[in-house]
Amino acid sequence: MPNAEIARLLREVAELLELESANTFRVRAYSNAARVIEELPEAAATLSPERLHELPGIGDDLAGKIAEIAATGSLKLLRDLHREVPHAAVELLRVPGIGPKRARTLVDTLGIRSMAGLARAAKSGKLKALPGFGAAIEKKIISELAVHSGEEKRILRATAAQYGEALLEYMRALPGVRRAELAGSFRRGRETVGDLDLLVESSLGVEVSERFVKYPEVRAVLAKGPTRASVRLASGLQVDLRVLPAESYGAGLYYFTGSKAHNIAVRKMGQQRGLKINEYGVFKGKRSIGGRREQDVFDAVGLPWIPPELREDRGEIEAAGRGKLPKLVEYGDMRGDLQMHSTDSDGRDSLDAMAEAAQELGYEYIAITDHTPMLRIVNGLDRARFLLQRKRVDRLNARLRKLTVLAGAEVDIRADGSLDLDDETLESLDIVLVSLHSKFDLPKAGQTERILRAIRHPAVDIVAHPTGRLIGQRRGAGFDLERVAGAAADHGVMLEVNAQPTRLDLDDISCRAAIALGVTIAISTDAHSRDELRNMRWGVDQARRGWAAKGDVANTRPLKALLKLLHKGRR
Ligand code: DGT
Ligand code: CA
Ligand code: CA
Ligand code: ZN
Repeated sequence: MPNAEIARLLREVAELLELESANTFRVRAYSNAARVIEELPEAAATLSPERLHELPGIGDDLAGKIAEIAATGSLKLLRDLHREVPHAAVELLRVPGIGPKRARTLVDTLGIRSMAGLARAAKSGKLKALPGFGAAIEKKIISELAVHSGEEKRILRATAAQYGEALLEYMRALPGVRRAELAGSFRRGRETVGDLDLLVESSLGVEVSERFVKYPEVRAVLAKGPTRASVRLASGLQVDLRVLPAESYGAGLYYFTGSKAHNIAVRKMGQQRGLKINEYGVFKGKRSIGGRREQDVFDAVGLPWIPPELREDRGEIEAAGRGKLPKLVEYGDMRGDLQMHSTDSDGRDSLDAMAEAAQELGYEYIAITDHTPMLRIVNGLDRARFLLQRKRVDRLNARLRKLTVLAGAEVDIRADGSLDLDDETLESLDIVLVSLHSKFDLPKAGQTERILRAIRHPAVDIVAHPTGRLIGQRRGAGFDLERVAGAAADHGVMLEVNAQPTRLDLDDISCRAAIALGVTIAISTDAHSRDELRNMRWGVDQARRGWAAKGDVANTRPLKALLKLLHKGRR
């Protein structure tokens, strides 16, 4: 059972407890446990009770619950809660502006049972009169519903990876399965997936799809045939299976990797050469001339292999034809991580623990970038505390052998574009990140000016998570990317591709546009715990989709070369 599934069940308990107005500590214990399990590098289902106990915030009760999920796939507490709390209320909680109290009110007084029901009630003005609501809340709910309606349910890449990897392991355990891989948008590195597409190479017949539909997490079988099947997992994620023989595997992998637009363009090139390309192979008349390897498809149309991340029909076919494909950055190229938090602000691990974890990952350098005073809720540091932290960083560096820690900050950009830290302190830091944490909805012109002003400050090195979007939750700031990237390039300021699974900000298209304008990218995890340092791979995937080569990414450089890019080295 993947950690994501255990985490999902624990989070559901927390939500239902919240709706029951249970003790806040109890609610928080479950949501914390969900987070801890989700981030765990090893499979929680395989841990001994003693090891579970060692995890932060997991006591007897929670360890028992986790063991129960691992053993039975579900939880009695959750079944009981589902009997007590109306399910509709859980769904309503997902709307920003609706907390547990309001969700209960909507269900109890108006009998609302669905999102559609909520939308109707809001539009007919029934919400503002309810206790604890009001006109402003009603308006907010209407606009939130408008943002999210029509949006298909897509699952975050990092979550899909956990489900996908567990399923791959299960399928690979069947003797006769020679290869199993995820294709589709997942293989293309997309930040979210609509469903997973699982490809299996096997000469077995129906045994493969029979094993697939017996996967313990399958809740519904949507289709089942000898070489294909579709299921829905308990989490709601759909998985499509295709079984292919060795002679078609490469062509099938190519076809089901997509994107559809890319496939169609390549198939057309094949047609012009009198070839038919489909999921079974490349054909001249009735005769197969390839299909065993993915490269067979590219060979047929005279192209070099194109990395899956670029297969979107956004110019990659022309670039490949002219031999101008970028050599994309790889995870192994990363030499450091330039954004993370410690317990000094809102991180969960100490400065020393973060450094130790980074050393274990084999990094040459990291930047500690805690928050500034304006972000009071996260215990932002003021000048005095930054100076103290610097002393601790110096002592730490004297002790460390392989790793260099840069003393930095993630400085809040105020609404007028000024920075939330005095110039002298900014100057004293090795690295300065700036970012938006409020006022995401300023008009475009004002938002652009705000960021430009921050970029022009001589101490600034990186604009972190530039738009502030949260995937599926918050749209983020709207600004003129071309002007911002142009100014960043002129001032030697980098733009970040934030590797947190819910951020991945800049996104792929913006990353590519920024690089084309001469911007250097930094890929950073923004880790708030040692385990989150492992999120780097999601940022690398996003940057690859943004056509980033190793040379476009600052933290692929050795420390000395990196330092030359920073404000201190620029002068
Ligand atoms: P998703 O699931 O929405 O995140 O996106 P994909 O790209 O994984 O789309 P999906 O699961 O519908 O299909 C997987 C791949 O199969 C897709 O990327 C290309 C291929 N495919 C599906 N339908 C067609 C089609 O009608 N024509 C062609 N040429 N390819 C298709
Ligand atoms: Ca898919
Ligand atoms: Ca699919
Ligand atoms: Zn931030």
